[in-house]
Amino acid sequence: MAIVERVFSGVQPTGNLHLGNYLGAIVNFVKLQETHNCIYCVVDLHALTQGIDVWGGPAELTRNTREVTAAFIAAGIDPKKHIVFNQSQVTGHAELAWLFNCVARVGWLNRMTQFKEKAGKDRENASVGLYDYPVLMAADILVYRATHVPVGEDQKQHLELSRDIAQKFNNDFGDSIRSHGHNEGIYFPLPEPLITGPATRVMSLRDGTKKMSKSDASDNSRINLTDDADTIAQKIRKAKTDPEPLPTEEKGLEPRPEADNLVGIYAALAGVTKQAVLQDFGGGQFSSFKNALVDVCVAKLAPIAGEMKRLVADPGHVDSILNEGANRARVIADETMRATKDILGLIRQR
Ligand code: AQP
Repeated sequence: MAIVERVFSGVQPTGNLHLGNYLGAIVNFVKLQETHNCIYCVVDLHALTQGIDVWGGPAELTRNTREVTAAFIAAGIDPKKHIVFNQSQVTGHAELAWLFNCVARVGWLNRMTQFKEKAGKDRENASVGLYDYPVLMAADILVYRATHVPVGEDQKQHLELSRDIAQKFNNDFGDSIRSHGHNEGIYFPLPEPLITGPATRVMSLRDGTKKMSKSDASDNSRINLTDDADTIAQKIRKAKTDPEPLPTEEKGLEPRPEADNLVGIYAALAGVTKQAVLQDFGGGQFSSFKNALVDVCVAKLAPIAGEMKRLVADPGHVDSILNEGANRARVIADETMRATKDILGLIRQR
């Protein structure tokens, strides 16, 4: 039984979807539709792992789930050709996460830097879910036996953990896997991270050494996909820079994180290289470059924001897309759960 090439990725409905999520993940989601069977998920169970102050409570969660779905579709994901749904509608994610909890080792989770960053100093008070987040992520991917996972650079370590879990499962249960018709002794593929594209790590507009992030207290640190043209212009004009003119060569950006970030954003949005941007703007002041950056940002994001607004105004339509996607996702997930239970010797109804 061959493993099908399949893409899976998710975005948390924790509000403030930003340019980093768009360039680091969603742009690649759109591209991969041409070459792969894709499953794109609004990972609402992951959103619950942080405090209610982060995910905002029940009404916000519902609103944000619809907004991420709207962003997927507005950016160009086709929910008819591919699968778009929210995670909590397919119980296989949580069920497989439990089985993987018994495969993953505490030592592996203790090394996860995102948990350390998000739990901060008050680790005792972090939810068990936040600690277990990477195991649920492994289940998200592997319940579809997905082979490729487009993500931003910050998710690299979690993807490595997913591979470790898949590998240990295959090793521990190899004989049973073979006896269930997978002659090579492999049931779960080792999913490949696809950390590609022009902007795998978009940085904060206020600090070029920090990742652009939904949870940054300063709204000026990020460009939200729902920002209007005036807000985008204001945020870019206020973005931190240094007093030097832009360099003419890309290597001149190395010691200048803020300049590097803005040039990278321009290059990614315009679909050109950083060197090409510097050919046009190198030697000049930031002010004229920032004006051009506002133009390219607004040109790219305004149609997406407009379409998102139109879609979220019709929640019934968005929910029907999620329900239909969940029905299709469930068929694949249920098959994986049946096979996984058989491999583990768990008796199930037949
Ligand atoms: N700054 C970024 N640059 C490039 N890619 C990014 N991603 C996130 N931030 C950047 C990618 O977006 C996808 C969805 O992210 P997520 O919703 O799972 O949550 P996240 O990574 O936790 O996003 P944030 O903004 O960083 O949230 P907080 O503030 O809660 O930490 C992923 O593929 C991610 O790599």
